[in-house]
Amino acid sequence: MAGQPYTITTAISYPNGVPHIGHAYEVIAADAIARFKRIDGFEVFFTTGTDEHGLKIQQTAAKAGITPRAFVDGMAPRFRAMAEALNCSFDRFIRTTDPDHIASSQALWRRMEANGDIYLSKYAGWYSVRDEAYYDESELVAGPDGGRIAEKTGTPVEWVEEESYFFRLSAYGERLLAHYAENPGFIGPDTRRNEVTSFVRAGLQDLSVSRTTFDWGVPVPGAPGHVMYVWVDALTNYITSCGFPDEADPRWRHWPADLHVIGKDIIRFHAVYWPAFLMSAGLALPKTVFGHGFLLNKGEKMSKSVGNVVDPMNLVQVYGADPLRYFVLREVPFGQDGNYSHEAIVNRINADLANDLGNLAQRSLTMIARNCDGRVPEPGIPAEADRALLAQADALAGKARAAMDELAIHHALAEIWAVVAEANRYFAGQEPWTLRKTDPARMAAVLYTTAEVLRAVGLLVQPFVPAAAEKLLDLLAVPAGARTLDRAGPAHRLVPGTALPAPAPIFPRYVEPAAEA
Ligand code: ME8
Repeated sequence: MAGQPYTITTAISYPNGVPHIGHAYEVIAADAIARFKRIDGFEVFFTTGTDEHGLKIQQTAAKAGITPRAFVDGMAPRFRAMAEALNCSFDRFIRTTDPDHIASSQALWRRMEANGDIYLSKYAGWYSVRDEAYYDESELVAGPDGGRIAEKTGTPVEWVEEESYFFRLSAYGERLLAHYAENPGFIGPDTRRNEVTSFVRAGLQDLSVSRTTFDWGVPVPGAPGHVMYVWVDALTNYITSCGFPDEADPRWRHWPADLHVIGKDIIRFHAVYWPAFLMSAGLALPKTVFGHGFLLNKGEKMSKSVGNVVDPMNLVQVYGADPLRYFVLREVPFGQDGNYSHEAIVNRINADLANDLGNLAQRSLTMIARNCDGRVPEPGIPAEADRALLAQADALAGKARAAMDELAIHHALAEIWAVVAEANRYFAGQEPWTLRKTDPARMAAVLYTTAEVLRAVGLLVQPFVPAAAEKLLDLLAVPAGARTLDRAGPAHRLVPGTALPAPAPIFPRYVEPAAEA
């Protein structure tokens, strides 16, 4: 039976440069949530993709001496390949140049127009090509070369005047504020909700939603010469994937999205413009928009000029997808900024993955292979220490679910690793290697308990380190159909006597290439 639908999206990336670690971080986080929901019984629909229109892309393509189409056709597969290399389980990779997306954007436009929210006027204002955004006078400061720059992003702005269609955003302020008040979970984390609420309270201006100065965009229906402002087309990607405008499409049950995972810099577009467009079109609003923090290289924002733009494909090659996923999810409190460095990544990999979990699995499973005929041992009558540890393992699914419901991914991982630490203390304290000679039945009980805790941990880590979790659950002979969260706990314990495959390491240590030689 299909579970309750759960729809989750990442932002769609601008493919005007190659993917960077910020893109990797976002898709990893969204994937962890998607996978968690899947093993928790939801029918998940998870989308990611590329945002391919707009002046910036057109200019970058021109510089490269190719058409925008050829340019994005070359770049989009690199974003897809990155998500795949990170083992992200997206259901659709949407490109805004996909034919169904053009149709969907035009249909949304028509609905907003039919509702009286689109009108033709003239736009004059300070525009930043880099940000694809207009700025108010109050948002500008003097730039280094005498021109003006946007204070927030430091990008140059130019005075632009053009005929433009406008969206009546000013009419939606009260409705948006009412929505935020009635749905406290609509914007997260709290800092972002406060920021958006004060922005809307200050009063909204109508939004210029078409451009005539370039042509690389979705044509405005019935208005030759106008293409849509890239954000109108970009935000629409979320409903295109759900089959819009065909509300009879089976995918339409995936709308509204439960969660848009985006970076903090684009919260305004998702929590102000997007819900206003949807209200205008008479469509349901997403349930939550969550603005995660930025990943910084040793505290510095990545930029090509600083030379610290890290290629995520390279990171996957050096550390592996699971360790990289684990690092960013564990190290960075979800919703806050975080740092990464080679040292920090290696510390995490070697301490948490190789030592704490990897060694425990390797040592206990090797003992089972050698001393218990390679079969799940007999638990006997559990001692107090066994019961105490199992109780902690049994409580894990509930604790992790509670953390994930709050999008506290780092807390979910902390809970899991607290049980791993407890299991290590237990294993060391029980000394099954000594019991082997003095009390084989007790040794069997200790190994059983350890294996059962590893089963709980294996189930729980699937969303975060999917390939390693699969290996661990294989080593415990947990059948493919028994890897959902409802299987954690006493009702589905390992069955004594079950034959186990030969043990194999799940998390190799990271060894510096120089030290290896
Ligand atoms: O904003 N750390 O695309 P984009 C973490 N096309 N996240 C980061 C980051 C960093 N250092 N740098 C960027 C766009 N991001 C639009 C989105 S959605 C309808 C349109 C995040 O390629 C950023 O916040 O600039 C955004 O969520 C995503 O990466 C794509 O950024």
